[in-house]
Amino acid sequence: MIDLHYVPSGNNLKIGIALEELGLRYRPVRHDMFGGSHQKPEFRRINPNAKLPAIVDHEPTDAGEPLAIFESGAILLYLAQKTGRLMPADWRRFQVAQQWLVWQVAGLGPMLGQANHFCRYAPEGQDYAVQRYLREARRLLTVLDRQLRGREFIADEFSMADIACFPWAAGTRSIGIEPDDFPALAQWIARIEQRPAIAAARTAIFDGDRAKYLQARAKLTPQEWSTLFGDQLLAAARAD
Ligand SMILES: N[C@@H](CCC(=O)N[C@@H](CS)C(=O)NCC(=O)O)C(=O)O
Repeated sequence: MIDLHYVPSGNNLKIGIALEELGLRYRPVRHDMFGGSHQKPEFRRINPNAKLPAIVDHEPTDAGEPLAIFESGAILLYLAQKTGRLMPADWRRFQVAQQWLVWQVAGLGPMLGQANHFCRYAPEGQDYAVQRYLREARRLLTVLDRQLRGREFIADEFSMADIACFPWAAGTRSIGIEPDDFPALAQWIARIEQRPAIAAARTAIFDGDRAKYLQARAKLTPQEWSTLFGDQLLAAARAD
């Protein structure tokens, strides 16, 4: 059994999709991101970085103590190694899948994350930052679109690279980017959306209230803002 500590978001959806694709038994443990449950010491023993997702595998491969893993990219690679699935068996294809997975966690995720922050959470009037991150988001989506031209999947076969990129690439409407502007990418999204694991994972992770997480402008109370972006965030990291 695997505990999936999660909040409804794209990074968390990745893990839901992987678990559903692999048919692994998991127990979703939902956190209250706006209330800061993930910043408490109990959860920081699972993820010292106090972010979601994280997993605890109660049946790790070495048959030892339950094993906690954080960072969505590391979790995807862990699950691939545990099962021997969803990363290419062919050595060269494996390198392709791995590099695009790392590209997602190092580039696409953080840049779209910042675009999301400045478009949806920051006070109005941050034009420089909004334009900077939206331009970078469009550039990265163009790079992915080009990789997908003439290919069914990022590394030709469906892999963790697709799972890593899909929730971010398919979730850009809330920041005003239309996936249809990227033709190969749009077809790839449609192809992936047909997989039964996607609907199952969306139900598990968004609990039916996905629309709320796609609102153009998020509405936070001052306390919630402090927990996620302000003094409370730093105070929680310093607390023992
Ligand atoms: N690089 C991390 C990012 C994790 C992350 O930022 N998660 C967000 C939700 S998508 C979160 O936990 N936010 C709460 C917070 O920042 O306090 C990963 O890929 O797992």
